[in-house]
Order: sequence, then structure tokens, then C-alpha cells
Amino acid sequence: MRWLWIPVTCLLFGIPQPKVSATKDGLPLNPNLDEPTEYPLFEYEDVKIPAPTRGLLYPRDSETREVRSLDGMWGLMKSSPEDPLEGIREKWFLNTLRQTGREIIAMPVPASYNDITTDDLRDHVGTVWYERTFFVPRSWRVNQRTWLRFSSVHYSAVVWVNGQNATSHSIGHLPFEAEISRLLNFDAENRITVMCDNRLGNRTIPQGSVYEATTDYGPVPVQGYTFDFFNYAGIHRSVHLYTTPLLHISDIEITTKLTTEGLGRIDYLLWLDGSQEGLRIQPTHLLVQLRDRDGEVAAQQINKAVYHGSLLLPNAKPWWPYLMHPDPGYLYELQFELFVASNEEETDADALQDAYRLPVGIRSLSWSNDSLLINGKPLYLRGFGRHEDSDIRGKGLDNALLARDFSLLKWIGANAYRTSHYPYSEESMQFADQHGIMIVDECPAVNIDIFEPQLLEQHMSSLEQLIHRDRNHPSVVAWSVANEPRSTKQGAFKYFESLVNFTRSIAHGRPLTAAINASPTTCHLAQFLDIVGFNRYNSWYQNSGRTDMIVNLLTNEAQSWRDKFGKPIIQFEYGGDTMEGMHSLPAFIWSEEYQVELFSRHFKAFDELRERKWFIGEFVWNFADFRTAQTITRVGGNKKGVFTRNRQPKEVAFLLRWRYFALAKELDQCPLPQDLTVYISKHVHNEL
Ligand code: BDP
Repeated sequence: MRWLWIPVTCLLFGIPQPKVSATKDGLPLNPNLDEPTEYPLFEYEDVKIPAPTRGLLYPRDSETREVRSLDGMWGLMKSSPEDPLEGIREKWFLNTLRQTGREIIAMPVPASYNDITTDDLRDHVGTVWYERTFFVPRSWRVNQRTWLRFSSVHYSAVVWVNGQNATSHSIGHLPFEAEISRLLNFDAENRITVMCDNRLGNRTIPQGSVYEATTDYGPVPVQGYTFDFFNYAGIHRSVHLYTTPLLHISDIEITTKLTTEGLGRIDYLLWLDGSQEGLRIQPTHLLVQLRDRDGEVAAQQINKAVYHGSLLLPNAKPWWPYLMHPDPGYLYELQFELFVASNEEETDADALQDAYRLPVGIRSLSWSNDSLLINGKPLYLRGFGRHEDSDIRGKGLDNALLARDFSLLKWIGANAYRTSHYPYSEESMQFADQHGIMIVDECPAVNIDIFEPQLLEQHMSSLEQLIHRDRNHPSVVAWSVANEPRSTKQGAFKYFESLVNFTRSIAHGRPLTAAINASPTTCHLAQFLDIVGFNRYNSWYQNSGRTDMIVNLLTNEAQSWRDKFGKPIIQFEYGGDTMEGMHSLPAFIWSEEYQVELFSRHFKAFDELRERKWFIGEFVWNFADFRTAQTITRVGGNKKGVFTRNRQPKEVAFLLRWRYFALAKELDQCPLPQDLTVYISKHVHNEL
């Protein structure tokens, strides 16, 4: 199977910025509120289905490929908020940004640009321009193709190399790439220019709206949005240059299964990509080898002229979630080697054309109307909603933070998290595979409203790109199609029916879910899902201060979701803001004691629900405190974290740790950690 990669290099001239409606408890309303009374009715057939993404394998070096990081200090220049596209008109990309005569500041990549400087860059609306230079070795000119890959730029980007357009992309948190061989200088310096636009409109995912505010200094554009996290922007994840041979392995799809007898099966499908010259090269065969953790070959296959197949493994070592097995997160390495006829006269042996190695976990995932199962065993998910968020770097990838977060997840005994409210970094997905942390993988559709065909196309595209990126990760146990959409609205029914139909056709063996805040009687989304997830803030946004109402309200609500839809039910969000160090006895809202009491009453409700068998998980909101837009309901951000923004525990963390390990012991006979209790006296152990 072969195809020719033709990079789409259409320029993106900004994003249309019509108005969007906005409602959210306690959050500022968009002054341009423009709620349609009638939604446009549209047919599924009228909607342009996104073309399948191809390529974008995570950059890995091998004996046929080289990877170079372009992370580090770049230059950054703001354009005027009143005229975000001036740089396109004036063709700033043709020269170094210095030629514009404007101020250029040093900007780390990866990082959000917002919290780096001390000026108004934090709240900048519109475009900023990034630039850096680099060299490539001369050896890359011959028989090689060079690719430029961005792991995420928020929200949209246009990229030039040496003044020529290389690619463009919109929707943050997702990778994009282009072959740039023809744009490169091999004997001189090269320059990359990136225009990054952070504006959100009513057809972007997520939505927002730019409106004009009247200030003491005149009118200024302001970005409005209803979602509850700061709209950080910039080059958020790593930028790589990598090489491939002219004809190379461009894409891989795998599916795994495990029978009850322990027979593992891996089905693989490969795409090859050749440039003009590459297409003249004839592969002789493909060697596929599965290596275990010790590097031993556990299964192999040689294919001639076909690029798909199946590997069978008696006694496969399964991939298990953390605390469900003594050796969780077991990964094999699936090695693909593509051979071509050798040019060397003195040898008949074929020559290695390309090699790529993919980590693979072997597991079966299935679901019914009552449960979600891994390797035939019903799961109970215990974990968090999270954010990619930290001091100074905002949403920028930070490996130290990633490692710390996974240490904390394991310390607390969680086995899952939801990537609320957008796709997380590819590095975090790899970490989750390695540590056996299950992922409910969410697309960036948070708080969507105004259900129109153009939004649906973007929404489908965000799911298509997410599934394409993450389908090979054993840790992904469900796709979340949205968080708190306005699913009670008239237009939601048709919209979600179309969205879910499309997503199911590409779901790659995972169930579909969403985090819903409507009620079972008013929601137009839940009936299309495989797992119904709801968010509810008992004793916080409702009945503030009344922890004595949680158990009844929560168990009744979960039962109603079940009665109405007959699907497995999960609570994706519960919690309350808690100021670290604020204490009150008896408990009072915002104090650490209140968070403890609120959680404990939820645990009681969850245990009652667990007995009903169809309740399959509890997720705290949130793992850590995080930055939001400025509002009177947020003190320096959202404080519902179990950990502070600096990743230190609040009092409730110790209680939650007990809960999660108690569940692991009860459900999977996992031993409790030694340090769960501390010594008090011969007769009494402190369990907190
Ligand atoms: C939920 C949202 C989440 C918010 C949370 C809150 O899904 O993004 O941060 O409420 O208000 O409705 O803390």
C-alpha cells in the first residue's frame, strides 16, 4: 500500500470572530450575548466529514532516521491587537522579524508565552510571531526527507521556512507536520517563522468570542470565553526536525487482543510514503518483530508486498492498569523494518530502507451496558480530572512536572484520569502507558454551544485528530466527545447524533463517553453514548455548606441516569474550592476540613452506588489547583485541587489516598503501602 504525501499548505488568514453565547455558574458572561432562538436544522449529509489524518508518527530516531529538537529560546514579537493580520499583509515572514524594527523578546519553547513577561503579554489578544534559526547537516540533502513537526501550538499557526509557507494548522493541543526538504538551505542558515493566533470564535473548538471593551485608553479587543481555565497560548509542546528515507513508514495502526487462555494477538497496518524518487524504490519485504522487555524476540513475521498482518503470542504478558497486577504497564516493542533490493553488487542481501519502533501493550478492552472491562475484568476507575497547567510555563510541556504528577498519581493510588478538557501531551500518553494509568481521552470541545454545521466539522476534526494520534496507546480506555456542552438546547440532538455516529465509525475499539452537566431528563447527548458521565457539584455550587445532603442527592441522580439510559455510569467531576492552609472546625466552605468532609460524603455515596454494579468510576475535580480567567469566584485560579498548583498535598490528599488504596485492596487484593499509617501507640494506628 502506498500513497504520496502532498502537504496542504493553505494559508489561514485569521479566524472569523462572530459572537458566541455564554452561561456558566459564577463565570463572566460574554457581553456580546447573542443567543439564536432557532438553531439551523442540518442533515448529516451536509456536513463535510474530515479526511483521515495520515503520518505524524511520534518522532523516534533509528538507524534510518535522525531526530533533532528545536526546543530552546526563540524570538517572539507581538502584533498589534487592533490589527492581528498586519504581519501577513506586510509579509513579515520574508525576512527576519528584526527587520520590522519592533521589539523582539526571548521566549522559551515549549511554554505558554502569557506568564513569562511582566507586561501586557499575558492578556494579549490576536497574533504573536515566533522565530528561530537552525542549521541542518549537509548529509540530510541526499536520499533523505526532512520533516518539521509541532506537537502543539495554541490556537492556530501558520509556519514559514526561509520565507516560504510550510504548513498551517488550527485546534490547539494536537500535532501537525510538513515535509520541508525543498525549503531548506543545506549550506547556510535556515529560519522558521510561526504566526500564532490565540483568538477563539464561535466556530473554533473550544469556542469563545472577541469583543471590543471600552477602556480609559480607548477601545481594546478582549477575548471572552466561558470555560474555566486560562486561555494560555503559544508553542506549547516540542518542535522537532526529523529525517526519513525517501520511501519510509509513515503511519502505523495497531489493535491488540488477549484471549482468556492468555493468547495475545496484535493486528498491524502500515502506510508507506514515497516522494517522486521514493516511489521508484521497490520494497522487497517487511520484517516485523515483537521484542519483550528484555529485548528477546517474542513473535515475528516477514511480509512481501503486503503491509498488514497479525502476530500471535502464546503466553503474552498482558498490559494491566496500576494496582490491578503486580507488573502493570507491561510494554513490548514492535519493530518494523522495511527492506529494499541492495545496490551493492557483491551482496544478494536486501538493504534496510527504514526502521521504526513502537511501544505496544497487549490488552483487550470491552464494554457492556453494565461495565467496562480490561482483559475480561470489570474496571472501577478512580482518579481525577486534571489540567496541563503550572506556574510560569502555563500549558507548556515540562518533563519535571510530568514526572512529579505521575509520582503523585501513584502515591495516591489513582488508576485513571480524564484529559479534561483537551488532548494532553504525547509524552504524558507514553508515561500513562508505561505506568498503567488509564486515560479517558477528551477532545478540546469544552462548554460548546450554538450547534452549527461548521462547528460540527471542527469538532469532528478534533476527535479525528485525537483518535489518530492516540489510537495505539493501551492506556486509552474511552474517548470523551465533550465536556459540559449545552446539551439541553434544541440543536444538540441532531448535532450529537451526527458527532457520535462519526466518532463511533473511527473509535478504534474504545467506548464513547462525555462529561455532562445537564440532567437526565433534559440532556440530548447521553442517549448516544456507551458510558454516561456526569459532573455534579453537590454541596458546592448546589447546597453550599450542606455536606449532609450529598449521599441522597448523588445516589438518586446516578440512579436516574441509569434508569433513563441503561448504560454504565461514572461521575467525572465533584469537589469544592479549598484554600491551602485555611482551617475551620467545624468545617466551613473553602477550608481544608470542608474538602475532607465533602469528599468523605461522596465516598459514602459511591459505595452505595458500587453495590448497584453499573457505577464504574469516581473522578475528583481537580488533581491540582489551576489558573483561570480573572473572575470574582476564583482566588488566583480554581482551587479545587487535591494538590496545590505547586504539587504539594492538601489535607484531603491523605484521605483520598486511603480511599484509593482501600478500593485497590478490596477490588484487586493489592497490598496497602507501608506508609499509609503512622505510629501513634501500641494499640492505635493513625490511618490518616
Ligand atoms: C465544571 C467544569 C470545569 C470547572 C469546574 C469548576 O467542567 O471545567 O473547572 O466546573 O467550576 O463545570 O470548578
